[in-house]
Amino acid sequence: MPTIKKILVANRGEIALRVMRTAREMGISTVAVFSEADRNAPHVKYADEAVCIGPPPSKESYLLGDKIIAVAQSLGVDAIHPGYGFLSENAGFSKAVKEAGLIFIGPSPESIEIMGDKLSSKHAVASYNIPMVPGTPDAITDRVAAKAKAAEIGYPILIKASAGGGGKGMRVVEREEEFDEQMDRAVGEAISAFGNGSCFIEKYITKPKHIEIQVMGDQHGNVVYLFERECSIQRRHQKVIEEAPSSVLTPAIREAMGICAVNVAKACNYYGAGTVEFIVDENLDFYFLEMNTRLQVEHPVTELITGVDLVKEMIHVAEGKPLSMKQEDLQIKGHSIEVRVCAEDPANNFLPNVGTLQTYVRPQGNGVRVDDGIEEGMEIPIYYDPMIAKLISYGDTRTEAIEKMIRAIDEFKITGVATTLPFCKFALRHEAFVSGNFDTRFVSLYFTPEVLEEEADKTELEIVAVLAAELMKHKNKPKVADNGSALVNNVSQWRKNRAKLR
Ligand code: MV4
Repeated sequence: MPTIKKILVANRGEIALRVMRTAREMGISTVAVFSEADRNAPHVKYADEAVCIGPPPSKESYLLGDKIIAVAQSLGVDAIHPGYGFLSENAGFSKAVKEAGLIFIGPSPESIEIMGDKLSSKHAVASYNIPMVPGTPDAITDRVAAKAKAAEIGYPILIKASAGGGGKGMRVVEREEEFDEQMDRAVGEAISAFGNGSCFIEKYITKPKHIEIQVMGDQHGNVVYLFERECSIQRRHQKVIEEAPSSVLTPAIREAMGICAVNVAKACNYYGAGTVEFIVDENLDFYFLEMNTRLQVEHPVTELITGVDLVKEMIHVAEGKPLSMKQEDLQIKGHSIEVRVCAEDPANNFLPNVGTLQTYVRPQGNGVRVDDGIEEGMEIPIYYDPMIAKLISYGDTRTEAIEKMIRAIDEFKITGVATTLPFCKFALRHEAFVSGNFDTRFVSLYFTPEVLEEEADKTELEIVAVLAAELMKHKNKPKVADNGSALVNNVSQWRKNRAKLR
């Protein structure tokens, strides 16, 4: 069985550091690759060795699989970890790594290939009794037949590109009269974005929660699930806040989803870390959407509630070792929330806001984890994803995790670039979030730039209230501050449904 002694991380920023930290804990030495824009980046300084692979644009650096493999071979690297994004879900890269005699710390090229296409993933799981949204099992070739099917399902329906991702090639159709136009758009978008125009239709779930299950498999056919992450707070298909566990799942639904996720993984002989994505409707019925064959941005919330280091486990299974845990060893302890700190201005339609980080002071203390790849004084490169840090809180209960997160957001001092932190604070304090009664429409339903100002006013009012209460204490008898929110009486729809299911 090969033992990995040296890992090259084919990525940058926070995830490169995240992977290298675990490697170092395991006594494995690390190689960073970097573009000219990242010469002084923390991931380059942290690595034992670092090699410049090209100019700033990703296509000339972080996406150059062959060049990265050549660097690995020249430095005596045993294994390559791809992180997320870039080459992480590129079956050709995973295959080329293997063929170069190196270990790819991730799934097989075949698993990536099958799950990279929504229709082929649906076919792969067909014999496993996985609940799926009513729809067409194959690409639409005959529009008359497709419209008949849509009428049978009932409008609104959703047209999805099989190769799709990030909402590209996805179109809602409200009425049959719009079908052809929306179909043309979806196909056109899919061809230009993915070079593959195949599309299928599904019933449109109008108020879905996005809930995903973390799975981990080894090369001996064992797969476990590490529970769910609730990722419904999204904007333009970019997740902004994630948490684990979900506040609406019952133990029975959690187990049913977990078993489904394990079966999805087994359907493609999966090994490594993976995520099975579901949507959950208002009745708490869940449907398999797709599988992501990588370590995800939001993996830390799962690590905090399970105590499992997912990167360590990925390295173990890449070496051919069996999973270090069985399903019955896993349990949820506590609650964790992650907010993505992006260099985007929430007051200005979340426009990317690059510049120099004048001030960068991280929050600290009990129940707070910060995963980042930047430091004070750095210029945020325009070439890559605008996410500059992940702020993660952990507490015994959901309320505690929210309280710690708000405290941590207040401690986080960033100047020089606008960030999504004020939006995150707004969301964490919103009644819908606090009650658990929210779905993927959260941002469009509740957020306008004005709420950020109201939020600032609210904070001021609270300070006044606290001061007033202090004064009263000294003047009269102690008075219990009434900070109990209106939420106590506001029973969420999601929770009501949960109660019915018990
Ligand atoms: C859906 C859906 C509703 N019904 N599928 C979005 C990303 C991709 N992974 C799947 N997505 C969705 N799939 C069915 N059958 C709702 C979403 C969805 C969404 C759709 C349109 C506009 C914004 C959205 C935000 C989150 C999820």
